[in-house]
Amino acid sequence: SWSYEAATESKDHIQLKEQYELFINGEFIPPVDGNYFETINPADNQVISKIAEASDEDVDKAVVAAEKAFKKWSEMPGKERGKYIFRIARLIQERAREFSVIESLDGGKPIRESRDIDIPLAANHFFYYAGWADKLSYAFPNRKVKPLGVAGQIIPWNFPLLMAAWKIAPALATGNTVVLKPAETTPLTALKLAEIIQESGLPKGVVNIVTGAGITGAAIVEHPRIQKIAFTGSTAVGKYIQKAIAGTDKKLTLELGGKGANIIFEDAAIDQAVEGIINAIFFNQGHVCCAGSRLFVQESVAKLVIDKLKDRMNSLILGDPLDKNTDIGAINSKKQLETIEGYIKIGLDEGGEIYQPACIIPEIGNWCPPTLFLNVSQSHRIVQEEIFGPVLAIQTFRTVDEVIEKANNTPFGLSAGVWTEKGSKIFYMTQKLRAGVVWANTFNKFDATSPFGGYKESGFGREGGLHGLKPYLKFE
Ligand code: TXE
Repeated sequence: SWSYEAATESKDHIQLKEQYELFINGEFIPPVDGNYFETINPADNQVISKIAEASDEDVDKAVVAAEKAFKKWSEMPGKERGKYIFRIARLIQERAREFSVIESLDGGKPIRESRDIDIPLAANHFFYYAGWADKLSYAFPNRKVKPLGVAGQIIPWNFPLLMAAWKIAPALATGNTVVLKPAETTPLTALKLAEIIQESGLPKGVVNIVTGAGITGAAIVEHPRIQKIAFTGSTAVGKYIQKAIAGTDKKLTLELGGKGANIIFEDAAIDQAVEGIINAIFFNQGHVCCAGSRLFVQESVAKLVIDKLKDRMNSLILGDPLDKNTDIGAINSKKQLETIEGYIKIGLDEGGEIYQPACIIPEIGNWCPPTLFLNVSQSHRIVQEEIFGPVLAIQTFRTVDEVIEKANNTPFGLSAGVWTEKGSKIFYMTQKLRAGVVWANTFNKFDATSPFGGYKESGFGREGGLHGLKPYLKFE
């Protein structure tokens, strides 16, 4: 055992309000019904702020504002639109520290991740799409492209600011206007983004941010004058949305769950692969749709890899998300913790062999130690279903064909990882794996220039890159 010195990021100068209103038509306004809910810090279960709950009427107001703003925004030269998007990117960079601390307070993720990954990637997304705003005719030569109108965007709680950026930036670059709803457990950075948007001088009504739970989300989905829905979240809600908009001419993109296969061949650089396994499943407490939650290790190196993996798990630091040393932060909500604990119980009941390092769990807050399961097979529920927590299911394999068959044998198809020193094997695997993204000798790498999205029950449509513009355009 060893000890470390805590280095906690300061909360000084972080401005959080006791109560947040809805951001509609460029102003912060109270909800019509006067209802508010609480957003809670999952590391200590203390209330951070009260958040406005948008009713159907509030959502309608936001849609009216977005509709009104559409003509001016869509007719503005792309170069001018790009300048606004660029300004939003710059303001995120200027406030990066504040955004990082708020993201970690509201959602429980380690400050190291918010600071080095979530916030810089969010700024980059706006920078990247700012560049496309005046180049749509180059992007789609010989095609006349037009924006759709008002986009309704619903996002989850695992990457709150980053998902807002993934949704808003391409919509603005293509000349659409937006009504966005953040998740109910992590609304704060989207509301901070609303403040920045106000400061940037973006014309009123181009971006509206309405907070609330599933009912508010459903009001967006069902609003007759929204032309496009972009949703990231659970497969169950994704299916509801498909049914709810059936028969309308709304366009839809869905980014849903996953059960990523992380495949370690015997010729891989083993130490690098072990780091990759840790990153694939324990990044953001496993609250990652593309997490490598199924590990496949080639039999000849299985013992070596699993021994090294257990050792590495022993050195992971669980605790205060604001401590810069923390590897595993808080589980986002009590509900999600119950889901994860439920799956750990299922794993044990199905005969899995569990390993958890002996880490100290804080007395208050929502915590789950890094967990792995051995002795599992394809039919086990913890191998088939998305857990969305720091829980890894390990299987071994002998041949390339066997692992391809096992890796593809799930209802999902979002991500996969391949670890091998052989380039030809990488190319072969990327052809055979049914996953929207296949990483080679790395995992959980994201970039604004790269399209991201799923096959099968992981959804459809792509976000990021040139592909990410298409769902917001009509082609004439
Ligand atoms: O998701 P929900 P939950 C998976 C993950 C997790 C499970 C449940 O497996 O354990 O889903 O999480 C809004 N109409 N993922 O319950 O409910 C909701 O307010 C419209 C994977 O938190 O799907 C929030 O803004 N909107 C995933 C958003 O949908 C509705 C990320 C996501 O919440 C709605 C999150 C409705 N009827 C969870 N009901 C990923 N792909 O990254 C809820 N919402």
